[in-house]
Amino acid sequence: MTEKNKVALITGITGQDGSYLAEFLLSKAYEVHGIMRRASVFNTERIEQIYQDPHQSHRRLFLHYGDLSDASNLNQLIKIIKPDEIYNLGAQSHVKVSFEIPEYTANTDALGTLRLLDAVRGSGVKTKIYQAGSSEMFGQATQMPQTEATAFNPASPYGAAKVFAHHICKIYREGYGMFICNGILFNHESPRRGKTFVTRKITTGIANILSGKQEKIYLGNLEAKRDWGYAPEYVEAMWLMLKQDKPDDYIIATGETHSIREFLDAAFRLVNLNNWEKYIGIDPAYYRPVEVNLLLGDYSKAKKLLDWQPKVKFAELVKIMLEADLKQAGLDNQKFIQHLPNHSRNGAGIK
Ligand code: NAP
Ligand code: G4F
Repeated sequence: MTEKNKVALITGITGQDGSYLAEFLLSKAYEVHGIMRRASVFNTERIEQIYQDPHQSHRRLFLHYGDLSDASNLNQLIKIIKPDEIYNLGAQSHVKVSFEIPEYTANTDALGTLRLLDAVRGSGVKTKIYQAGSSEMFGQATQMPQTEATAFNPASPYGAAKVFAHHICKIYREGYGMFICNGILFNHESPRRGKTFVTRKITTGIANILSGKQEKIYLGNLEAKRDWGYAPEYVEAMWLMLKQDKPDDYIIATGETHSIREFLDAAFRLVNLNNWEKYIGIDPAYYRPVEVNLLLGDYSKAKKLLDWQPKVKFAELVKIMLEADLKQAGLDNQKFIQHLPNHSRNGAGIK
């Protein structure tokens, strides 16, 4: 007798992580349901390739209109889909934008999580839940590196909303015995990263400069440091958390931190433009009212309990993203990309 395929529901399936997670779960023979928002233009670009799949995994992928601000929609979907696992990735995820639309951000990221938990609780469906927490919850961090025991000190409406979501998940886990894991993921990037986040803004900007479409990239604070990992590896960690016997909270990070300046240096060097300063303009519009200067994660708990560790580190991540954007711009990678020295695979950058 064959085991029934597991059923997963992903909020935020059209985003960077949602698209990688959908592919990953389909590769594990899950039936995958995703909640997508109605938009006036196509917003399914990141999951289009699933429909090109020769193994026809799209036949196990189902998309539903919905929104984390709509409790009746969430209640209805949980009752119809009866998921074994829910991955709550839907969010207004841009930190700078959260200063401009704080109420919307709180409604989606904080209250949206609460609505989802209540929909599950009210349905009586037994499901495991992954909550997409963020290193931004540490904000102006009180400890270096950050561990699961580090106090939260958020520095943005986004960070504050994610702290609420984290705590409400813990409260429902302890109070109602629900299986809920909080991932505390540090920045993770990929060729599918939104183009307004700094890494992708730089790699698409370089592709545009090389194809003569743009002269300069306008950025904000170049001194901030982030612990940047590779998104496809991070979605696997989400799944591993739900595979454990007991629900818990885990940091997922690389254990390295690099500044925006270092990212610029590495990316421009790869295309042999060593004097990158002349291609960069500083626009104060990209400064945040409060900045998070330094994030650095300690992933030793995930390594020990989930047997998870990052493989792609800084130098390789920059190369993966740049190559993808050059290719998308129709530029020949062989001509532009410099060969990396062997040691760069696991990052020769500043720890
Ligand atoms: P992303 O690319 O911005 O995707 C966000 C997703 O949420 C999109 O599918 C978006 O839909 C959807 N969404 C936005 N508002 C919604 C609403 N009101 N109702 C339902 N869905 C909504 O983000 P990501 O990088 O994949 O991140 C996934 C999750 O992890 C987010 O919760 C983010 O806050 C968190 N996180 C990300 C990182 C990171 O470095 N990437 C690190 C830590 C935590 P549209 O496509 O329609 O906009
Ligand atoms: O790429 P960012 O916008 O990412 P940020 O703010 O760290 O947030 C991302 O990672 C979080 C995990 O810690 C996620 F929870 C969150 O959803 C999101 O995915 O900015 C990184 C740094 C900041 O210090 C910012 O000030 O880059 C700096 N920066 C400098 N110039 C810029 C720019 N950021 C953006 N987006 N655009 C700029 O022009």
